[in-house]
Amino acid sequence: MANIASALLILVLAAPAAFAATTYTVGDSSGWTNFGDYTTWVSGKTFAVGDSLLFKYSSTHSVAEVSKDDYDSCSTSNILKTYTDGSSTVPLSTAGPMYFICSTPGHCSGGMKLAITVVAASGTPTTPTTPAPPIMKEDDNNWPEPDRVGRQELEIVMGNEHISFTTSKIGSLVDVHSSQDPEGLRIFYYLVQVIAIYKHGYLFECSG
Ligand SMILES: [Cu+2]
Repeated sequence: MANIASALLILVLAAPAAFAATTYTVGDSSGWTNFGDYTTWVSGKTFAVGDSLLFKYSSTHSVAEVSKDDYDSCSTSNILKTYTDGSSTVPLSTAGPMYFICSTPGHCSGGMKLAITVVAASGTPTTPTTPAPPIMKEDDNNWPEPDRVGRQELEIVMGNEHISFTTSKIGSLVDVHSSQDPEGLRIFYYLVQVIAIYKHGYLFECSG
């Protein structure tokens, strides 16, 4: 008698929570200059943890992160962090106020200063930007039908998506290559191989 082995594997993939991070170009197309009005530029914007500021400026300028007191008085005696490369990305990693001035004499007092308040990330996940795993794009229409040799079935639940594949028992990659959909079946094959390695912890298998 043929040895009929059937395997049912259930895999639950956690949908990755992704947050939309924004990079704000300070001063927009004008950049970081003597002529900017950064109070106006800030108004109406919400800066959240995970966002970044991008300062673009010529070599006559710099970006200095300072305390509120030094921002108010345009003092460069206690600079927290300096950027001078002309195109500086400042990650907003903690909630709270942040203050930036240009350290070139006269520029801060002329208005080249920026104060922002960083708020905690909202925690509301947006549409995931991570593409679905390749297996989610497959279908089993061109796969060998389950037959008397055996049956393999894979169910995947990912968020609201629920798909399942069935095919006949795949003995080896030779069977995969000779099928009508070797590309899709190869993904299935390797995924099942990987799952099989971990199945004792996460999955059940029934044979009969
Ligand atoms: Cu300057």
